[in-house]
Amino acid sequence: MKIAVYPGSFDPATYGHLDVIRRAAVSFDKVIVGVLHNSSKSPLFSVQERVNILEKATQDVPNVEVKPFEGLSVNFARENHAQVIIRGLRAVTDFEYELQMAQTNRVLAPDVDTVFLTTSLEYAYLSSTILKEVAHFGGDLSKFAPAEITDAVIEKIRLTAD
Ligand code: COD
Repeated sequence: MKIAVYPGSFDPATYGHLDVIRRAAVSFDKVIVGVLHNSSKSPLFSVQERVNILEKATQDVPNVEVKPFEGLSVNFARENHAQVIIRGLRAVTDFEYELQMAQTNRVLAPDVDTVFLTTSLEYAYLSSTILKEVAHFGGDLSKFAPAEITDAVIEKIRLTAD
């Protein structure tokens, strides 16, 4: 069974992330999306909220599972018997960081390989950070993520502003 993990912050998931997940689900028997619980960052959504959002957005894809994780991505991969870590590549700016991370992961775990999926052109500019920035200024989010995610972002920003 070919199992891949797709680790990330997903704060929140965007159409770019969802596109990578759906495409990976075609090539692997199982895709486990790993939502990083990163105590040193202050995310907009809690790890459980990010898991819930991703579960809802991928509920129609039967071979996708979403789990929180802490620590190293390679350990998350091994714990889930995954042979592959999926990462998305948008632009040259992603490449340097992603290459360094893939090489570090290969040193840490030679049995786990990294597979890059290049972004679909319509999402090449898109990131969680961009989505949140536009949301803060009340811009149209409809091109960035499904309504259930953008509604949650707007509500969260409203609550944190109170
Ligand atoms: N199109 C295609 N891909 C995209 C898009 C898009 N529009 N947007 C994002 N992506 C890709 C990103 O390039 C990335 O590959 C993935 O989706 C997730 O993105 P983010 O931004 O949600 O998550 P990151 O990049 O912050 O996740 C970083 C990790 C959590 C994976 C990393 O910090 C990590 O592995 N941490 C654990 C410690 C570890 O193992 N470190 C590695 C050893 S150095």
